[in-house]
Amino acid sequence: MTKKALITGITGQDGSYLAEHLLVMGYEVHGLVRRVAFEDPERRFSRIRHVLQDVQLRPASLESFSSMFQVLSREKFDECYHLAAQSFVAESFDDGFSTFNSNINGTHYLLAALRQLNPDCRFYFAGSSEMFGKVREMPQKETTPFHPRSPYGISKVAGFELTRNYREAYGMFCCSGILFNHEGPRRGHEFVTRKISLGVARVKLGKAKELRIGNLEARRDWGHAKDYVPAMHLMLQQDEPDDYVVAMGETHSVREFCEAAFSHVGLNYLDYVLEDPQFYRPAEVDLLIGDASKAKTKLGWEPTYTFETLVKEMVDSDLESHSRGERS
Ligand code: G4F
Repeated sequence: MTKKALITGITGQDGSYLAEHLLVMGYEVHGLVRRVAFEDPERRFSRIRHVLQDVQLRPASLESFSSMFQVLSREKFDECYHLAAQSFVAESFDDGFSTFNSNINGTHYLLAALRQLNPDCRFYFAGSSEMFGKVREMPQKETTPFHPRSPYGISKVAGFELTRNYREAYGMFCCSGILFNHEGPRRGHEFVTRKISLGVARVKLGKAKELRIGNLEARRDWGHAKDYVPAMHLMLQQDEPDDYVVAMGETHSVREFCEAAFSHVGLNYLDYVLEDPQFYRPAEVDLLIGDASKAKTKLGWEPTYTFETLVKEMVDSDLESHSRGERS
């Protein structure tokens, strides 16, 4: 029997990779999309352009309970992947209120509507390693206490707790993936890895002379988003709902990312990268490194990319699209 999945955030990096993954597995894939996106399909649907014929898009907003209720009252789903969020940490310092609105209320609206209309639907919540924030142990795992350092991190802790509460209070099959940073050529331009790969492409092609970056010493556990979406799916195929860390178990600084990205095109990052305090955050998450042993043992999950192949793919992709005069 064909399974039906609903993805919120289907137009984003993770949503687009997940849609592809589920389509290959024979799912009927539906996506919740903001109404305004339909007015600018060329730009807003750029990451799912190649699968637009195969997915069904429904207009709804994370800020509106009734819009989600309407979508869920028309159709029943086997699985719901809740990926939509205000996901840029720096922006959450500028407008914590709207971050809370989308990320906390949006999650609550969706869970409440599912509970009422489709309680058997399996639910995935996109948790984040930002929940660990000022880390209490190394590496971070499912039992590590949270200490978020931004409104974004706080909103993800609230979403995680809501998800756990719906599991415990109502017996719903609700899981959270605690995903560490995951990147790729479809990453938004505001995130540091994409900012670097785009910067390298511009410098290499003579379109820029420098790249201004914030804290070069921050360390992250970076994997490839394409590797991480199968873990979301696997979580919802288990006998019991649970929470899982998904990470590479390796940490690299922003400086190391710059070094690897520039050296891939034969340049020395020291000649181009300038540290600019305007990109510093009021409170920083200094170091993240995840322990994905549980996901590996229980889900059989394994990544295929390394730090080096991730960096190369991102830089090559931006070089290619910039050489063609495209901006993606
Ligand atoms: O790429 P970032 O903006 O990602 P961040 O803040 O780690 O969050 C990402 O990963 C989380 C998972 O842990 C997700 F939940 C979240 O939604 C998002 O996808 O910044 C990474 C690091 C930070 O320490 C930041 O201060 O890079 C540092 N950085 C240094 N210069 C910069 C810059 N970040 C950005 N965006 N831009 C800079 O110029």
